[in-house]
Amino acid sequence: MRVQVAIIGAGPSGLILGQLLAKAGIDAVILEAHTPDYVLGRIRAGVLEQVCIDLLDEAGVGERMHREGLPHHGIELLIGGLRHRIDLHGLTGGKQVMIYGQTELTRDLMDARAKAGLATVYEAKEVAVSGFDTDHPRVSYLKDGVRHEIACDFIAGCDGFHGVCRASVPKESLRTFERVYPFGWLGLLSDTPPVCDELIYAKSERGFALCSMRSHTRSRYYVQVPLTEKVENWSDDRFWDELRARLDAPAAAALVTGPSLEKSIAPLRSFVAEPMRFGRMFLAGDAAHIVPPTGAKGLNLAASDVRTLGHALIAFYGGSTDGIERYSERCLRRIWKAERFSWWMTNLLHRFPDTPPFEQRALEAELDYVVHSLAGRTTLAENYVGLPFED
Ligand code: RFL
Ligand code: PHB
Repeated sequence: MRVQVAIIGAGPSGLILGQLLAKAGIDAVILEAHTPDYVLGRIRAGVLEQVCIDLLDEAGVGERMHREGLPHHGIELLIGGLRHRIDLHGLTGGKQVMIYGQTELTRDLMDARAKAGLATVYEAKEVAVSGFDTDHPRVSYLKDGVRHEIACDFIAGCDGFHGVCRASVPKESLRTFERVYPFGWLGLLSDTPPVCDELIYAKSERGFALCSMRSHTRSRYYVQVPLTEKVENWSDDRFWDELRARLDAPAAAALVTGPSLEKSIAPLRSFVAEPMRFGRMFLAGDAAHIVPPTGAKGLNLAASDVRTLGHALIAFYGGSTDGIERYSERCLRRIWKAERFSWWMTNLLHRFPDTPPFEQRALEAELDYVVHSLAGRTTLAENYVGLPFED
């Protein structure tokens, strides 16, 4: 088989890129290790920035998102029992975010791909990438016990943090930066109305909590837990009690509980791999970088990477190599700003086991400054809604 672009991974990065390339008449195949149901079953992001919304429109898959997504103009910070609203819309000159689950977005992309008859190989095992340091990269994979070979012009590594593409790069060509946090988020999804019509980010003596949602009838809640916690130790009742204990009295009283549809623990990590291009192979999304979810940036960064990559590949086939040559540098500039913001939000809002008393007070003062100063609130708001592209 021969294609122009072989995309590894059918998460949001791979599927959005596939859609952008198909619209431009560029021939691509997607290889995905798991089944469609497995990919759809992973409950992850919920907050889309305008950049991501615009990209889904550009890719021709925004229709249901505009119909069913919930535009949000603000978020609430709950600190030491007091609520502070961050007016995202007012502080950023009219910008907003959209609540639309990664599951729904992925479903829209899968449906569009199937409808257009574009090639996706699910359950592609033992994917191997080679020759990306030459003009003739190759990808091979096993499907139903048979090995297949693909010749291509480019490989797009959209295969997430544990994928094969970054792992195939010689160690000496890669520099990585990492911070692992000493806690995770225990998340619960339930068919109950959200406790508040905006997201609540809560810092309490018992640790961080987040009240989020997927719709007017489906809620997503998180509580900070030590890394040693096991999800089996958390009955639904224990989760609801812990969440309630981290909220203020009005939210605790308004919280509607119900059986969990999903419950899982995600560790928190900051990670960046540099560069993001190795000859004719590119890394995009979680394959190249991870942020802790506090800033709601992971999926949005994945979308901005594939926007840059899609445009670079389209320009290449139009005769210009500038886009692919500058891909890594352009993406990393934006990524590091989102990494900084996610790390900062995480430090400010979580309880760390061993923070020395001086740093503890300094962090409390910083939060107090952020919520009471126009400059502080504006900084938070402009980063939360997403920084503009600078290219
Ligand atoms: P994905 O989604 O991990 O998809 C990669 C795909 O590649 C496949 N794969 C392979 N396929 C073939 N061969 C191999 N060898 C392969 N190895 C892997 C995998 O099966 C998978 O299908 O990466 P992608 O596409 O880059 O998308 C990234 C996003 O999924 C991620 O950044 C976000 O979910 C992060 N995130 C959030 N991002 C936001 O922008 N806003 C949020 O509100 C937000 N909340 C979250 C989050 C992530 C969370 N968790 C669980 C990590 C909340 C949580 C709890
Ligand atoms: C979510 O709804 O899953 C969500 C929302 C905001 C975040 C992280 C996760 O910062």
